[in-house]
Amino acid sequence: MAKMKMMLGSVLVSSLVFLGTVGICVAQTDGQKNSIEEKIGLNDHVLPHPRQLRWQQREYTAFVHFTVNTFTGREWGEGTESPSIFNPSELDVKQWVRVFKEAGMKMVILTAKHHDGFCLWPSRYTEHSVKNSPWKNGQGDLVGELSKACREAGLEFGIYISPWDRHEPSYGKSSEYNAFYMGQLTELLTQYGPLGEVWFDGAPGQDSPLRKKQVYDFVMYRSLVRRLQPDACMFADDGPDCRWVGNESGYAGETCWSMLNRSEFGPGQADTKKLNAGQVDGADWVPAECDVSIRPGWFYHAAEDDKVKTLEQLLDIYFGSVGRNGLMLLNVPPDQRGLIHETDTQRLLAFRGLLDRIFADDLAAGASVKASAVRKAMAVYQPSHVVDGDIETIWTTDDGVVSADLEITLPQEKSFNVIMLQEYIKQGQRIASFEVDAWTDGQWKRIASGTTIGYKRLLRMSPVSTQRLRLRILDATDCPILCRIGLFSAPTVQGNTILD
Ligand code: FUL
Repeated sequence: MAKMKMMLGSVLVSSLVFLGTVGICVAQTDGQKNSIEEKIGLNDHVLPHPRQLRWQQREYTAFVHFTVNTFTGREWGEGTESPSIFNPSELDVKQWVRVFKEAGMKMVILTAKHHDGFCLWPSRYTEHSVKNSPWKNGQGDLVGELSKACREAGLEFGIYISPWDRHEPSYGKSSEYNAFYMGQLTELLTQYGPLGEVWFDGAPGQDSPLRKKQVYDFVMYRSLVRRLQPDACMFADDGPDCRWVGNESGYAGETCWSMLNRSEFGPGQADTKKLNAGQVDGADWVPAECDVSIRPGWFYHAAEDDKVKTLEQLLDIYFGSVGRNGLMLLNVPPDQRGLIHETDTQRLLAFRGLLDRIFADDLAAGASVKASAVRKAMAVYQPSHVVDGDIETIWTTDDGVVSADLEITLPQEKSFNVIMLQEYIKQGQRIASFEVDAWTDGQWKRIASGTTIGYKRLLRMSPVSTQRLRLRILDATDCPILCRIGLFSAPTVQGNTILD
């Protein structure tokens, strides 16, 4: 491998036309135009697919649980509910989308079919759907309405289609049911435009008697999704595009690698600890998706109107998901009217305001940056790139240099309590250990430390006032590649109150 790297290095040096900044350095080796940074360690690392990069950059997605359960008060329907109970009186998907968009969510994933088997679109494969409900006299198609509203608002749209179907009589007769499921999946993949995500639930677990010995043909389901919706990310416990984070409370591990050995996992077969942390030596790129509900349940229950998560809780989840290299998938269930409840709406908008306030002003902007090591001879790897606000410009070291310091001097002393770090994940995830020091009272004092960084790492601490700080990268799987260091000041939040 070392030999291969050296060869790659000399090819690059002899054949690159350097035009000044990252992105306009072109390789002339094989007729392909690749920027220099696309070549760093290309052969050594597990890398994300472009669809996974797009997924990660969304950061914050809405989950919508809505079905007969909304009207029965249950969390898992039995499949025996009458379609006649599905009768939202004021359903308005445009209201949902307005709220989600204003809240800063980038995609909406709808439970087209939950475990009860009731379909929110008029599937030709079953009578258990909106077509036999009083809603719009059986003429409605909620998947159609919501996908259209999302498209019109510039949001992406995704679907959840539970493999576990408690209504369908063929469930438990493996191949018969798989054919039925493929039929429904095909409808969803072909009738509603481009999908950003397809969500495969793992319930009930592999060993649960509720599975009725049904063997799911995930290989077949997944190849259908790839063929019909190549840009959609597929979620399941084991990915393939994004993985379950191992809990339903919205938190990735303090250590969170985007790599996983997928062969050790399967849908409904979860080693939750490993899913939470990922695997440094994982052979597959499968970043963590952190699902959580804004209420205790996934479905709306009036009795939980006073249990909507507080601003403080939502912010903590944000730091524990987006801030730990994950994606925050926040469920906001519509009520029996078919509207996002006033309390949830107000909370989501206040949360947006809070995030905007925290991240509006990057106190590291305009700082000067020195590094203990910089990749040879290339202006494109300058340390200052980490504070230029552009995540497409990078700093890195030579191959094999796995520890280095970056020292940041701010134009003047600033006070902050949040540090943002971002690796350039187009080249994989590399950093395994780091510390941050601030220069206070004439000496370096450690203010934060961690293991992984990944796409984004957010660290909170008590307020620090300083003009100089230092990131010490202590260990990485290869040369670290950073694209951003940011410093922010967050107010104290208690419950729903912003204190300062
Ligand atoms: C679980 C399901 O059983 C819950 O009802 C919910 O849909 C959650 C997101 O996934 O596996």
